[in-house]
Amino acid sequence: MACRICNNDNLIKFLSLGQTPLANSFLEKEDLNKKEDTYPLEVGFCPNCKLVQLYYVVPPGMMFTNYLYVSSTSDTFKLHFSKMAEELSNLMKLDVNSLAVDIGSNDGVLLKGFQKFGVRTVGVEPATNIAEIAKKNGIDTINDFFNDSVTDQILSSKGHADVITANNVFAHTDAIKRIIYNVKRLLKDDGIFVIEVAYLVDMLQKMTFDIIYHEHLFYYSLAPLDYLFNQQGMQIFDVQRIPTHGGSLRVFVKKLESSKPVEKSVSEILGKEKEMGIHELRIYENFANRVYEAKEQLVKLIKGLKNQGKAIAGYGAPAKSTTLLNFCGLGRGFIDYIVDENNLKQGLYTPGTHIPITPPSMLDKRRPDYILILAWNFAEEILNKTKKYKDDGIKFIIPLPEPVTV
Ligand code: DWN
Repeated sequence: MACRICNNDNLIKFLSLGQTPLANSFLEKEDLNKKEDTYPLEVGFCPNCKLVQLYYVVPPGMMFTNYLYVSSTSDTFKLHFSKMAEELSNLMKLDVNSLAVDIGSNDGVLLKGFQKFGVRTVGVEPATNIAEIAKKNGIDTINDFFNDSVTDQILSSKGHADVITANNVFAHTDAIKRIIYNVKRLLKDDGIFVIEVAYLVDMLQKMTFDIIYHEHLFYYSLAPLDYLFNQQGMQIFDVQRIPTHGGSLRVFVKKLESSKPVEKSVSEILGKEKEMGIHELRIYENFANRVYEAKEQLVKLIKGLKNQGKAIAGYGAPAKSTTLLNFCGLGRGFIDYIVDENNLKQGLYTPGTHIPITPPSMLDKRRPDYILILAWNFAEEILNKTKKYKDDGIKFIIPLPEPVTV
């Protein structure tokens, strides 16, 4: 198979997590006995441009036209995107004459932040159900993927953009080269394109292998992104490591002709990546071994608790829990139910493992002995809001990088 960025045809497979259902394909009760589609979840490394990527690509229309992930469910992300809008507005001195476009804008949580500075905003969101939420939030949202015709539509209706953002989107589509082409068309000459992507180095170091699922085609380090943007006449001029989703990169990109200076953060991170060996296959082979070890430890802990007759519930039904639960074979025999505050998921069942998802009030109705925090990236926020259960003697398990009971 050929690399999706550089077309090098000797991709090297280093990890297979088996046949897995789509991460956000939560089931209605009546669907539980129907055949569930699963797809190979296999990861490869390109020795040429260093991109880590999935082998099998699920058509985006199957994953993103009716979507259950809502950015504003967590206070963490509402604060994160409000601060991001403020930082970018100050960096670019945005005002009422400026235009901010968010690709994959979800419920408009970031654009709402730009509106506080009077900035004109446009969201592009392919999920019809989510785009409706955004429109109700007063966010002008185009319900489509970011493509040639959407770019033409924005250019004719709003003009060129000062800032274009794509947060937790740039790893989700095979069309990244066409997205860059259209970003270049839409951006003002001194405009900036800012993306946030889960950072491969954090995944390797924190063992957060459950962020590997079919929505995430690419697991980026800065090196392949640098290669990709240079290939298309754009240049990374700044980069920050941020804590979202277990550790991400915020990457600032400009047109080659823009006079913005390139910060030393770029060469620093590129240098650190080379030093830690992410350009070499051995680091991925080592990661794959540790993934199997992490699975063994978690399964051993959970099975041990079940053998002691303990009741276990899950907290949060994130997309990543589909990978973790299916890869570890932890279904209803182990996890009795999962609570989640996203009402789009309540009353549904987890993909492949068929665990019922309920409102958090279930914790009072059917008291568990242990709560497995499946939305581990929000462990602090969740532990704060469940203090009364901890005080009541319920124990919490954080599954990765190795299972820890608190
Ligand atoms: O890339 C993606 C990232 C941005 O988000 C998408 N592929 C899909 C999605 O991944 P996810 O579903 O793993 O996102 P979260 O935000 O990690 O999922 C957290 C889940 O936990 C949500 O369903 C909401 C729930 N939750 C909760 O019930 N109470 C979360 C918090 C913080 C809470 O307090």
